[in-house]
Parts: sequence; structure tokens; C-alpha cells
Amino acid sequence: MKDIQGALSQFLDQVQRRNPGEPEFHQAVKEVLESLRPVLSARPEFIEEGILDRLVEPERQVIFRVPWVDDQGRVRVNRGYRIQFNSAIGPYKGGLRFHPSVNLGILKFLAFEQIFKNSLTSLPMGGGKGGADFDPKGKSDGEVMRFCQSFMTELARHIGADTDVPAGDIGVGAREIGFLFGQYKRLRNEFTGVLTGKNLGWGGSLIRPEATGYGAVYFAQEMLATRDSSLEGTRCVISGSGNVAQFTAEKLLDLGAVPVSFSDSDGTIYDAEGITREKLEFVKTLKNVKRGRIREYADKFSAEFRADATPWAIPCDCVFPSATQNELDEDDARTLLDGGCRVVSEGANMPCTPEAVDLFVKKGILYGPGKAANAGGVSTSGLEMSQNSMRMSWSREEVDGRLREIMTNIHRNCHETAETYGAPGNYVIGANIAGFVKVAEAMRDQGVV
Ligand code: NDP
Ligand code: 2IT
Repeated sequence: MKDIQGALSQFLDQVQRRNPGEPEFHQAVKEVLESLRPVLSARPEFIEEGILDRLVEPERQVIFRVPWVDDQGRVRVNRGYRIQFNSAIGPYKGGLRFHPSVNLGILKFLAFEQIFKNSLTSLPMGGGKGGADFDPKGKSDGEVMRFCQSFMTELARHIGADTDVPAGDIGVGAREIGFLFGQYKRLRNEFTGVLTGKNLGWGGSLIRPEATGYGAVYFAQEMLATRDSSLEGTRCVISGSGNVAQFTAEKLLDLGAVPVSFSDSDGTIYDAEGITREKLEFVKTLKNVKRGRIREYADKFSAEFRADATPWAIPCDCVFPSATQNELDEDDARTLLDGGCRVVSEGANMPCTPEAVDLFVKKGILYGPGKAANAGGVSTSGLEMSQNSMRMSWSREEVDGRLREIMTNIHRNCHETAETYGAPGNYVIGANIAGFVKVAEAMRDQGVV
């Protein structure tokens, strides 16, 4: 055990040295590797055969210029990326993020997480991620379209239905997927399932828009069931107000829970009376059609707006962080615990800092890490790929039933793996080990590639 510890810390030092200026990537690698200690002790071949060395090195990273012309006729230039991290168990799969903060380190952390998440889904998908430092906020539809067309003009040569299948993430929703798909089709003259998250009329899957949020709630339900408890009547804090946040709220309402907050980068709304279906419809139109700010909710309904604040000070039973990475730190975790929080199900990727995660785990509350809890989105993308391959579309009930079953299986797998490796109830260890072993074994089977 001591040797493993020494080898791991040397290994992490090396990852930091070889990938300077990428703190989020270091954070994601450290979290996964530290969880793997028990499996690496039991199966030293994973170290001896260089599996870890290969696992932290992306198979391919593409960085490219994205020039486009704005509405004033001015030339603008953004930087585009696609990280094709690991294809041991299937074609690269993962979203595209358009946000001014996007850089190589952030996309590498997201692609790295995606490897294990996709492995947990039980579907044949490798790990990838991409995006650009483009900010869709305040841009006209025409500008977004021209940007997407330019982005796809380069990306098209690197992706394909059996090679790499991107989807949405922050700043990339149905509108952007439409523009990207249109340009791919035009360049390649083929109508294939090269992207997921497509609209229904041209190859999309029912339930894909809902899937990440619904899945995060299903995961919370499963965690609560281990303690003979349920979501009914619980007060739930949600951060973000985009795709994941909206459908988290919708499923919570279906199950008799009470969502009380949303947020965006300007602040938080707290609706102590509860966000109803009618109020949720307002948020969907506000965010998806009018592209407005969440503070307008407080103007419209009698709710509080907390400028520049996150929602973690609101007392609650359950929390669904659904905005971005490292949005919840140790102090926030302590405040939440003091306020009675006993469930955290991560809709976002890596929203809790390592110190916050440690505190949740130490206090023994139900903490579902993103790579397990938010895997419903990519799982349903996998189901969209299956439907595209078969040239068929399944009903809402069929897809939702499969999503439900996948989330139940992910939960069971994480729960049982944690127990097998001596950490009962620790979903971090369960998710990381279960996700890793499948990929590591596939890499061994396929030789040194
Ligand atoms: P959206 O773009 O639809 O919504 C993002 C929301 O988060 C917005 O309310 C946005 O506010 C807020 N936000 C984003 N960045 C920041 C920031 N730096 N500070 C404060 N608020 C911020 O994205 P999604 O809902 O799709 O994604 C949310 C999270 O879920 C991300 O972590 C993503 O990686 C993860 N995820 C998404 C999946 C999907 O299928 N879409 C699948 C699995 C995980 P504002 O508008 O002000 O920027
Ligand atoms: O983080 C994620 O899992 C996503 N953004 C969804 C990826 C996908 O391919 O559906």
C-alpha cells in the first residue's frame, strides 16, 4: 500500500509538470487516481503495463482557428478545440462547450471525466470533449450561425458517426447543434448521426433534452432509497438555469419535491414558496427563447434575487449543483450541512471542490459525483446514436424507461463497487473504480496503442 501511495504521488507530480497551467485537469486526475488506490493494490498490472501513463495522455488534441464575421462586418477570431481522450470502449463521445472561459485545461478535465462517465453508462462510448472560447451571450442568431459554420468547417475532418460524436454542453443547445449539423451535412454530403442532441424532426431522440436533469434526480432517488427515504416533500436547491437545471426542476416536481432556487452568472433567485410548473415554464421561455437573465424571475413572481450570489446559503434537504465546475467550495459545503442538507446530486461536471467533496463524504451524507449522477445525458445520447443507426425512433416512454434503467444500474454498480473495495456508501470511490476498470481492461486487451 505504501508503494502504491508513493508511486501515485510521483505520478501526479509528473502529470502536473507535463501539463502546466491546467489546474482543473490536475484536479480531475488527482481525484480519480486517489480513488483507485485499492484497485491498483489488488491489480498492480495496471501500473506495470503503463495503463495509467496512457490514460492521462489524450489520444489526440486538435486546436484550431475559428474566424467569423460579426453583424458589423468585423472579422472575429476564436479558438476551437476537440480533445479525443480515450477510445478504448467506443468512438469518442462528449459535448461541446462555448463559453469565454474555455481553455485547454478545462476541456481536458471534462474529456477525462467523460471517459469514466461513459464507461459507467454501459454503452460503447469513449471519452471526448470540445468547444471554443466563444461567448454566445449577446450574439444574434446570425452571428451564432456563422460561428458554428466556421467551427464545423474545421471540426468536420476530425469527427464522424463511428469516430467521434459531439453533443451539447454549456452554451451549446438545440440551436447550435442545428447549425453545426447543417454545416457538417453540407461539407460531407451525408446525413448521419454525427452529433447528438438534434431536434426531433431530423434525427434527434425524445427525452435527450430532459435526460441530464432527469437522470440527476433519478440518481438522487436511488441514493435516498438506500436509506429508505424519498424525494417527496424535500426542499431542493438548484444552481444554474440552463438545460440541466430546468429539467432537474421538472423531474423534482413530478416526484413531489419542492425546487426553491435557480441561478445564473448574475446571481440567484430564491422562491421560498417553491418553483411551480407555471413558474418553470416562464424560466424555460426566458432562458431558451428570450435568452434573458434569471433576475427577471424575481421581478415577475414574488421571489428574492440575490445579486452575484450562489444558492448555497439557502436551507434545504437536497442540492443539485447544475451550473459549472468548482462552484461549491468547503465553506459552502459547511453552510449547506448546517442548513440540513443530506443529499448532493451533481448535474454539473466537478461542481464541488475537492475540500467540499471530502466534507460531504466525511459527514456521511448521500453525495453523488457528476460522472455518475449526470451520466443520464450522455446515456441518452448513446440511445440517440442507436436509434440513428437503426433509422428508427423510440417513444418517450421507451427512452425514459431505458434512461431510468441505466441510472439504476449506474447507481447499483457504484454502490456495489464501493462496498467491494471497502468503502461502503462512498460513491466517489465506487464511480471511479467501476468506470476505470472497464476502460483499463479494454486497454490491456487492445495492446500498447
Ligand atoms: P447551459 O448553457 O444550458 O446552462 C448553464 C447554466 O450555468 C446557465 O444558467 C449559466 O449562467 C450557468 N453558468 C455557466 N457558467 C457559469 C459560471 N462560470 N458562473 C456562474 N454560472 C455559470 O448548460 P448546461 O445546463 O447544459 O450545463 C450545466 C452543467 O452541466 C455544466 O457543468 C455541464 O458540463 C454539465 N452537463 C451538461 C450536460 C448536458 O447534457 N447538457 C450533461 C452532463 C453534464 P449564464 O447564462 O449566466 O452563463
Ligand atoms: O458532460 C456531458 O456528459 C455532456 N455534456 C453530454 C455529452 C453527450 O455526448 O451527450
